[in-house]
Parts: sequence; C-alpha cells; structure tokens
Amino acid sequence: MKADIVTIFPDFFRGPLDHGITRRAVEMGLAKIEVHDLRQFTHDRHRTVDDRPFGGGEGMVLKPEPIFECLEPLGLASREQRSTGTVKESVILLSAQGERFTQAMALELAEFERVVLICGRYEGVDERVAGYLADRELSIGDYVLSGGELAAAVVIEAITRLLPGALGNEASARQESFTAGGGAAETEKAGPDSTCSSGGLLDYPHYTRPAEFRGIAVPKVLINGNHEEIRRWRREQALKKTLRNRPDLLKGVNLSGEDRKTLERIKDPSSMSS
Ligand code: 9D3
Repeated sequence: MKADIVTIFPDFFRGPLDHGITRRAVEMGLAKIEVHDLRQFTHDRHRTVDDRPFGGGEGMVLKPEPIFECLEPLGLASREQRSTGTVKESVILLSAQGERFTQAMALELAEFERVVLICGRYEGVDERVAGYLADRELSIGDYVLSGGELAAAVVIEAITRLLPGALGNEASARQESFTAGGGAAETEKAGPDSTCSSGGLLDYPHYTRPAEFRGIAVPKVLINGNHEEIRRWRREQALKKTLRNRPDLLKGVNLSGEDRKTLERIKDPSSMSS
C-alpha cells in the first residue's frame, strides 16, 4: 500500500508514523507513506495556502490550487476510474463534515494499492476539493478537532495494522471487537463475522499478575482453571460492558439464547429466582 498525506503540518507526522505498527509496516515494505507539504505547491512569496471565504463569515478556507497541484504529479488514475472501482485507489478528504470512519472502511481501504489523505485545516477546505478531487470525505468522530492531521494518523494506523504481515501471527489471528464495523444494523457490508472474537460485542475484561493488587483481587473464576466457566464469565462480562458503554452495538450482534437470558439477568437481577 502506498499512502500519501497532504498537509500544511508535515512535521506533525514524525510522531505517529515513526512508531509502533506503522513504522514496522513501513520497514517491512508493506506500506510506503509519503508526507507532502502543501506550502511547496504555492507560488507566492508568502506561500499562501488559505484565503477568506466567499460570501463572508468566520475564519479562513484552504485554497484549492495547492491541493490540486500537489495531487497532479502523483499519477493517480482518473476520478472516474477510481469511483467505478477500476483501480484500487482512493482520494480521501478528512473533514468534520465527512462520513464517519469505521473499521469496515479500514478493512476496505487495507485492500487498496493507493490511498491519498488530504488534511483539512482552518474553517474548512474549498468545496471543489470534495466535489472534483476527492472520492470521499471522512470524519473520525463527532468532536471538533483543529484539522485533519490527527484524523489522518488515525486512519493510517487503522489501515496499516490490517495489512497482511503487519502484526505478529498472534495478534492477526485474533481480531478485536470492532471487526464487524458498526454492527449489522448500520454497516456497509461487514456484518458480525467469523474473525470477530466476540461477534461484535466489546471485549471482555483482562487481568494479569499479581492475583491481588492493593487489596483488589482478580475474579476467582479466572484462577480456578475451569475453562467452560471462564468462557461463560467472559461472555457475560462482554455483554455487561457492551450494554453499559455501547448499547447501540447490541442491535447488530447475533445473540444466542444463553446471551438473551444473561442480558435479562443483567438488566433486571430481581427477575431471577435465585
Ligand atoms: C463552525 C464550526 N466549525 C468549527 C467549530 C466547523 C469545523 C471546521 C473545521 C470543525 C472542525 C474543523 C477542523 N476539523 C477537521 O478538519 C477534521 C475533523 C474533526 O474536526 N473531527 C473529526 N474528524 C475530523 S477529520 C478532519
């Protein structure tokens, strides 16, 4: 996978890309990531990348010319070819107005040969970038950031860790709770699938040594070595945590009869006889 990041803060990416999985993926040759400084595609003395909004209003807007000129030498296929799926290339604008980025999209993008991430800044980006240059506009969540750089780092990490060979075998065999994306009710295509350890629920709680820490003991069930009991306890804990922290996920999960009973008991313990 070749990734290109277009930004007015190229130094920002020294941190996130030079550590952990992303760094390893690059060193292993699984990913090549290039950061492009938007100011190098300006022509005036002040290297202007922004301007005032037509129609008035607060703040500044990223100008279209440097962004278009930055992408031109990259040799991408046409927007038409990209949108019809003729080529595995995608140009993504990161903006607060984008569609929400999900694990399902990360899985989809991990299959691409080429991903270009354009980082928005200031009050926004001239809409001709979204309309004529980018294939999609993505946001990483419903909170206000100052620009797309942090979001681009998030998207890059989510994708690179999915590249075959980027993780050790141990970790890649076992995909965490979000493999199923947002759950069947709201996903693009990935329903809860077989690679998802707990079928779209949040993960169960983990413990390690010491067995007692500052007077707080690890749940006894994990110590007794009864694997069937451990499996049931973990499932119940996963259901509990999902109900409390992400009840929206439960809609997209395939619940067994036992799961439903467990959920009833969690929601209303008094309904149980013993
Ligand atoms: C008047 C409303 N504006 C700010 C208070 C809207 C606005 C403009 C520009 C909000 C954020 C930004 C900059 N953010 C991004 O470029 C961005 C972003 C985000 O803010 N949240 C989640 N994902 C992303 S991706 C890019």
